[in-house]
Formats: sequence, C-alpha cells, structure tokens
Amino acid sequence: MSLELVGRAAGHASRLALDTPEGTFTYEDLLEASARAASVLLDGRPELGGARVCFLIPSGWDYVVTQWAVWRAGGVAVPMAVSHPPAELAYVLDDAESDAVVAHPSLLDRVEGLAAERGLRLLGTPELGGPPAGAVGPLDLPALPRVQPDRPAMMLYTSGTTGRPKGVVTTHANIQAQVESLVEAWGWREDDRILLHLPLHHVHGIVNVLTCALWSGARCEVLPRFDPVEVWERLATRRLTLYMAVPTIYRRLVEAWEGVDADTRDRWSDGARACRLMVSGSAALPVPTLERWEAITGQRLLERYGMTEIGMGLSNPLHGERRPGHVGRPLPGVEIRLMGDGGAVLEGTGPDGSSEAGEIQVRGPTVFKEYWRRPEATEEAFTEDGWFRTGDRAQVEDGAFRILGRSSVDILKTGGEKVSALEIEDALRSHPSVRDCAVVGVPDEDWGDRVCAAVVLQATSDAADPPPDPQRLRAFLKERLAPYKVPKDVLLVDDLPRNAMGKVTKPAVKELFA
Ligand code: MLC
Ligand code: AMP
Repeated sequence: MSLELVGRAAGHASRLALDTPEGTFTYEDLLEASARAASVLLDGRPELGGARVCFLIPSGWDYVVTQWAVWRAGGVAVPMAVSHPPAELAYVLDDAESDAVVAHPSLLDRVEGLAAERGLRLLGTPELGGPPAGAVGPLDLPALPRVQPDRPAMMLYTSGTTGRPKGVVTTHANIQAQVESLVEAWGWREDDRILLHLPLHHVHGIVNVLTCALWSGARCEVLPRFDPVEVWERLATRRLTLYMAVPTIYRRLVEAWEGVDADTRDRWSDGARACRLMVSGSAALPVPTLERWEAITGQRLLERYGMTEIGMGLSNPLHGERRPGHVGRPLPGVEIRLMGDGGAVLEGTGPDGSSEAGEIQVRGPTVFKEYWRRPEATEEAFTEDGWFRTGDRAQVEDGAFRILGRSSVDILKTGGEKVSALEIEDALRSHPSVRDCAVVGVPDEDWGDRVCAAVVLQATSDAADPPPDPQRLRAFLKERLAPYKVPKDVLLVDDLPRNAMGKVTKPAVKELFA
C-alpha cells in the first residue's frame, strides 16, 4: 500500500500535507524526505525484506517521514509508544526481533542502552536526512525497491487475554483496504483538514486519521499530545473539517468548555460547528457524552466500532440516522456476522433486522495477516471458515448493531487503551511481598474501565523491609508497565473473594471498589 499511497502523493505534489511542530510540509516534501530516509535505512541493501524497524518518535513530521521510509524500503514499521517505560520498549524490541531502531533526539536516551545491549543499529531521526532539501529533481532521488501489496507493512502491539502484548501484523493491502473503506464511508476529500493528537502506536491515530488524510490528499494538523484547550483553539479557527477522538477525550473537552467564560464558549462552539464530521470510537460512547457534545457544538457524533486486528468494522452513517448507543452497520468491504452461543450464525443482522446477542466475527481484506511469531494464537483467533473472532458481543436492534461488551472480563478499555488484567496481575505478582492479586475494570464515567487491583500481601515480611503500601506498589508497576496499565486504585485485602471451587470471582472483586 505504501506504494499506492506514495503514488497518490505524487499526484497531490504541491498541496500541503502536514502542519507539525517542526513546520508545514507539502506532499512533495514528504516524498522527497522519505525517499532519502529510506535509502539511509537500506544502507546499500536492495530492500529491507520485511525487517522490523522499531521507532520511538513523538507525533510530527519525523514520525511520518520514518513510517513512509520504512514502507518504501520494504520494511515493517513498528511504532513504539512514547509514554512507555524502558521495560515495555525492551519487550517490543525483543519480541519484534527488531532490525534497527530509529529514535527522535529527545527520546534517544530511552533506547540507547537497550539498542547497545542487543547490538541493534540505532539511528537518530536527523541521520535519516532531516528537513526536506527542496527543489530536488526526481533523478536526484535514490532508487527504491518495489514493494508488493501482500507484504507485511506494520506491526502494532495489542493486549490479549493471556500473556504479554502480541504484534498484530497488517500488510500493505490490509491497510489500503482499511483506508479505502473509511474514505468511502466518511466521504474523505482533498479539501479536508483534520486534527491529530491521538497516540501514533494505534490504528485509530495511524489509519483512521493520518493515513486516510494522506491517502486523500487532505491536510493533517499534528499536535504532539492531547491538550483540551489547544484542541478547542484549533477548532475555533474554523479551518478543520474533521475531528476524531475517543470518548474520554470528548468528556475532557466538555469539562474544559464548562470551565471557560461565555465568550470563549461561543467561540469554541462556533468552531466545532464548522466541522463537517466528528467521530468517536475505540470504546463505548456514553449516551450522556453524546448528548452533551451535541448540545454544546450541534454535532451529533458518529460512533463506530473497530479493533487493531480488523481496522474499522461497524459505523453509523455519514448521512442518515446516527443512533445513540449504537455503532451502525458493516463498513464497505467488511463482512460481519454474529455467532450465537450455541455455535450457529445468528439471523436478523440485516439492515431491517433484529437479532439475539452473539460474538462479532469479521472477514475481508481489512483483517490482519497474523500475530507475529504466534501461529497458535493466530489459528485460535480465526474460525475454521476464516472469520476473525473479536471476542466482542453485540446484537442488532432494528438494523443497527449495539455493542454489549467483551466476552472476557480480563480485557479492559481505559481511555481508549486496551489492557490485559492478567498482564497487570503477573507484574504485581513479581513483587516479592505480593502473595495474590486480582485486577478488574470498574465502570467509570471518565475512563470507561477504571483499572483497579485488590492485593493480598505475604503473611510474613522482613521487618527491615516494610510491606509496600498502595503507592509503592503503583511505583513498582510504573517501572514495568505502560502508565495507563498502572491501577488507579490499589486495595490491600486479607483475601480475595472466591467461589465454592476456590476460584477468584471478579464481579465480587469489582464490588470492593464500588
Ligand atoms: C493517561 N493515563 C491514563 C490513560 N492515559 N490512565 C488510564 N487510561 C488511559 N488511557 C494516566 C497517565 O498515566 C497519568 O497517570 C495520568 O493519566 C495523566 O496522564 P496524561 O498523559 O496527562 O493523560 P492524558 O494526556 O490526559 O491522556 C488521556 C487520553 C489518552 C485519553 C488523552 O489516554 C489518549 O490519548 N487515549 C487514546 C488512546 C487511543 O488512541 N486508543 C485507540 C486504540 S485503537 P499518573 O498516575 O502519572 O498521574 C482501537 C481500535 C479502535 O481502540 O476502534 O479505534
Ligand atoms: P484495540 O484492541 O485497542 O484495537 O481495541 C479494540 C476494542 O475496543 C474492541 O475489541 C472493542 O472492545 C473496543 N471498541 C472499539 N470501538 C468501540 C465502540 N464504539 N464501542 C464499544 N467498544 C469499542
């Protein structure tokens, strides 16, 4: 796809593509800079042959140049999260069997030691060529390999129910199918302009916002991080046509709006009203948030459903009824079915139908290729007839799908970030004073799931080494896990609630935090 994306960019040549902290750049700039960067990555080799290139770069120009350079050199782009501590970065470098690491100068110290220990080639983004040189003729650009669409393009790490996160491998063709589906459904156009502040190690920011924009010849304004006032001020310019975010962010924006004076409110609301479309996804959009947003901006949010493994699957319509609490119908090119608990495909999922509740299963060109180096997990994730099992439950009501939650209590969604309760429990159990623990997601207006842990300490402890309190346990986890995985509440208990078989009952654990 990169090639299709690159080919299309040549057609948008002098249009503005990116407004970033580093400056404003055209499609021509991007083509030129990514070609030069690709040749540095190649370092004389004819192509990267699917080698994984991990990169740690804040959202902005350098990020996009590096992503395109990896694609154009025939490598697999593995974006690492800038919020992650070294332990999580080390896990990705090892699991991905990274060929090289690219880091922004501001983050170099985070990966220098890790790369040296592993003998990995480490490049700072300035070594990839820096800003565009301008006025470079096509003949001055390096020759780059032909990369076929069925080749792996990207690997994003996502939590499952068991073990540590897995690498979700998507091909260029998968990404192209994901983009084309959204471009068609949401009517992306050349004169669109979108704000991007979502983290760029997830499909939401990478595919739905950045790649759809660049595919369409549109313009993307990139912020290094989410800041509610900055978002409102950008909206207030009335230049943006599109905005996409997760429910927690819409809530934060509402709070910020409520905290300012009437004139500012009017200015902000006017700006938001000027957009042609605002989208919410990655977690359930609470109906009160949808209603409040509509009251202050006049925008009825379009809620859609997706997953790293499939891109986007279901969406409310661009034109027509956007039903609160529902996620609409299958997107173009995406086949969706509901599998009943009895193992039969459910009836009534058609445009006018109503169905019972079942598991969402997905098939089609948007669906990922495999979990990296995990053939068994990949096999388990698909049915014998090739449908991907999402683990999400839904039902159809008068033609619109409604998400009912996940089959597993151990997969949580906090602020749009998926986390595995079992992974956090494993990390907690690695503390010498922890005897047992249970991590749960407690329903929360702000986070969706609030990650909470009940912990049983060892009966005896060394007097010289006092037992840890919740704060120390959180600090212990912060060194090991991404910040959003660290439980907001840690409760020390004498024992965990169990059923007659001795198994921990998670619903009862949740009640401890009620
Ligand atoms: C940050 N924190 C979180 C958190 N994000 N805690 C729980 N859940 C989260 N998601 C913690 C920090 O560790 C910190 O803790 C404190 O909150 C404040 O940190 P912050 O950096 O100031 O937070 P903030 O910038 O406000 O981040 C919140 C957020 C961010 C909502 C803006 O989480 C975000 O951008 N989420 C979007 C994630 C996303 O794009 N998901 C898409 C996945 S793809 P402490 O203890 O240090 O104070 C997908 C498929 C699909 O789902 O359908 O799209
Ligand atoms: P991720 O693995 O980070 O890609 O997260 C994907 C998961 O987010 C899905 O499996 C769903 O559980 C959840 N999700 C995404 N969009 C929605 C939505 N609109 N409503 C409810 N859950 C959603």
